[in-house]
Amino acid sequence: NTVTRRQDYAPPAFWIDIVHLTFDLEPTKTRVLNKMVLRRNPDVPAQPLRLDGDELNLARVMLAGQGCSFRMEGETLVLENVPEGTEPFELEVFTTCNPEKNSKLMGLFMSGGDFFTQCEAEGFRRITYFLDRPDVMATYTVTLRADKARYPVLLSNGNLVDEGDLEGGRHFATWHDPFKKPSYLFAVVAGQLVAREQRITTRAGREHLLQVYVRPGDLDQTEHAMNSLIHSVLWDEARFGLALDLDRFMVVATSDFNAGAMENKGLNIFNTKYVLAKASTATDADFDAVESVIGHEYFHNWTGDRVTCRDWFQLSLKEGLTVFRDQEFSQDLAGTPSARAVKRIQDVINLRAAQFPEDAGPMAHPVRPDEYLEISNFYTTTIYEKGAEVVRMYQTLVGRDGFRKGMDLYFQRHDGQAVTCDDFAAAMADANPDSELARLLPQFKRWYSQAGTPVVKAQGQYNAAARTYTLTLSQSCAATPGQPHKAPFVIPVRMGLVGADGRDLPLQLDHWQRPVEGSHTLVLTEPTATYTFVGVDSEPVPSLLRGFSAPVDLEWEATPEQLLHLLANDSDPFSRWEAGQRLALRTAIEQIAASAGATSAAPLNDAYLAALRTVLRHPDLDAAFKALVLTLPDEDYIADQLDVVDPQRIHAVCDAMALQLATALQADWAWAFEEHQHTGAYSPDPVSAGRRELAGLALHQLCLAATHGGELVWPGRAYQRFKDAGNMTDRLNALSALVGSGHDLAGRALQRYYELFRHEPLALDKWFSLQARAPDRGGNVLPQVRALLKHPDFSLRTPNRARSLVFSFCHGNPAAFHRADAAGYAFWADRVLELDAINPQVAARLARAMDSWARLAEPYRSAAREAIARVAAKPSLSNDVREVVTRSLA
Ligand code: B3K
Ligand code: ZN
Repeated sequence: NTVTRRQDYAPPAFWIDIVHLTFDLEPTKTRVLNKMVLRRNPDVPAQPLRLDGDELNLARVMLAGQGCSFRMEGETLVLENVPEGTEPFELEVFTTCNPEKNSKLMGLFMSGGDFFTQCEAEGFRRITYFLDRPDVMATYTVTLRADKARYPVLLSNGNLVDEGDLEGGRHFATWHDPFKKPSYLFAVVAGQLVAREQRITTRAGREHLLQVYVRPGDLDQTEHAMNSLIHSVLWDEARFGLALDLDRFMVVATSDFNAGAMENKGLNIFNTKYVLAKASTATDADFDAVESVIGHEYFHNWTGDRVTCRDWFQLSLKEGLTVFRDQEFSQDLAGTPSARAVKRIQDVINLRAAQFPEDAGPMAHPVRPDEYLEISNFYTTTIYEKGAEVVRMYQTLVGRDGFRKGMDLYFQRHDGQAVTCDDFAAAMADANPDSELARLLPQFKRWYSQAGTPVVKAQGQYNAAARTYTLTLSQSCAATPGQPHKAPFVIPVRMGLVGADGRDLPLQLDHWQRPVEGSHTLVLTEPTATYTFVGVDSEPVPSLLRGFSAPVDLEWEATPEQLLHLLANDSDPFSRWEAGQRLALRTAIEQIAASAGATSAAPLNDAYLAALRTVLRHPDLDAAFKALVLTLPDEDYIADQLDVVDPQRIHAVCDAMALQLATALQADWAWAFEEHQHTGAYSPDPVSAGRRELAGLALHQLCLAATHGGELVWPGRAYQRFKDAGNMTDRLNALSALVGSGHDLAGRALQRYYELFRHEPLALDKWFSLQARAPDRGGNVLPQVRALLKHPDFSLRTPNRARSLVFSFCHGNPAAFHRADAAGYAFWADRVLELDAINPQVAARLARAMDSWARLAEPYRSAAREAIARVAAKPSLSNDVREVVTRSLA
């Protein structure tokens, strides 16, 4: 119950070299025999052996084959009389645990009658007493014993070395993992599972067996996961020279899982959501998510497993790097420059939707945090997605080849070790000694130590007489909890100058010999810097932060004409998209600020609408990119730009903008729908997925227009498409078009959907989620969500189901959640408390729905505070939830 601080890190007093585990698997009482070989760490002053434990029943402790004295300090097992000197000694610990009662889903738990484990970060101590910290790396041999009929499949990390039958209908399997690993990468699976198998030979010429295990009946949904795994293996070898190091690599799916997946060595355990995919139940986005999470976990095999973290403050060392790798993987698989750009834009949208608010709220923390109460709370979008942006900046600064050199050096130095973010930074710099990165490394590393989203202010000045364009960039960063003042960051700003003809001008800074074509990366290190471009014949429009080259907020007072010029011409797809978003955002903010309560029916101006029409009808742009440009910024993103947030006011303005976009472009939307509605036999490739996306968006607009005086045929057509759809993407898009428009057919379609998919858990999650995210009409969503809590298919104990209903409402439907009568907040508080008694990790995630309460306008602000205080006042709160609400009220 105490805070852990980074500066208090000390190496372990003991090492554990060898672990032999024997499990007798029983749902209510599993017996675990743990035989360890330990030795004192000679570098640390002598002290007692203290082993971590959590909710274990201790039956016996034997030291070197003899009974020995021990005592408990809370959950910690303390042995005073272990041998002196540094000779290895044997310790045997015999414990039992109750997997069936394990609703926290940490340690050994049951799902659908099968056994699974989750050990990261501190779950192994719920299986046996151990030095449960990532810098203690051991070799594991694991024997599993269980009833053969009930648990025919017995899996653990590494290679199967023995198996056979036992008395009484039981059997056993013994696994040996040749690689040393920290306890958080340990895994066990036992149950009735079947596998899709594939043998592959890699470039290096080595043969491997790939397996994807699922419950019987789900095998037809594993082809995409297997293909994604094969692509991952080949990609990591081709791009980073990192080969699969095991004969057998297994992926197993479970429908009860706190996270998305887990990179246990050789035995990845996945949430079914990121394994199972078939056209009839998974959308294009689901297919993409499977590909990227399969990639992510596989890439951890090197960035995480072979080289792991010294302590949990270094979490981004593996997570930021591995997210970067999975993003690059998805881009490389997407293929075309346009598809790559679409993926990049989606990643930026996600970063801004989740990480920017985190960095601006009570849970703001650096990429390498300084302290935590509960480490599970720090599996955040800052550690993951901002961490990935930091890694991306290395690549931007040293180039792709330089980055590869840095990776090579990192593995050369640290393979088999538990290391720090500093070690990674040093490898990158040392491999590129002449780079700007090497010169700026100490300052660059502020990205690890300072929280908050930097703001970069840009101002441009054209001087016709001198034919120069002067760009001034200034940076600042707001205070975050515990960090009142920030030192300047190293900010790579990729940019270009767009000429009147829409083409990039050659760029020549005043001290350069000759110009470069296209884009250039300015590296801002000072609070303010001025750059003078020479030989500029006519006034250009600057295109700044191309490709989103740094995780910053760009403040630029562009004129509407400048933004329209970029939207029409920018050669960088990210900046082009961004220009359109800025135009919409500006309109929204003006409207919100305008006379309170009076929302214009036509907030969007003609020039913007005409520009959108041009993009929509453009002959050369891809459908997926068009869909991004034609999607207005969402309510949360707009809220993040404001100092005082009135969610209902934002909602009213967004509604008006959405309706205007739907009606003003009705003919264009109809054209777009007709043009893109057929995609042939289903394939989740980026081109056909883009077409479905745009057709879906068009149908959404047409149904919205129809319920507001537009053409009446569309809801009927949407219903027809919903019924006839050959894939889930088209079906769900049609359904959400109906739900979004509030048309009467929505109810019928929802009913039909339920009947079709009531036995498909992942598809049913979408049904709950869609209703929780439905547009609020007179406060109808909350009562509907309350009714769904009582639905026979609803359970708070299954994280996916809890997320689909409760999180969708609290995190994903601002207008329905922020009610003037505070009923949304009361609902939130009740669910947080209810969930906390079941699964604290999931409860703490839900608790974060209130992160931005302090910026709310009244009456929301006071009501929100009261709801948080009510949660905080509960005496038996978990560390997880307590940390979130305490920070929130601080
Ligand atoms: N490393 C795991 C995260 C486990 C979450 C623990 N609370 C998944 C991943 O990032 O790949
Ligand atoms: Zn990860």
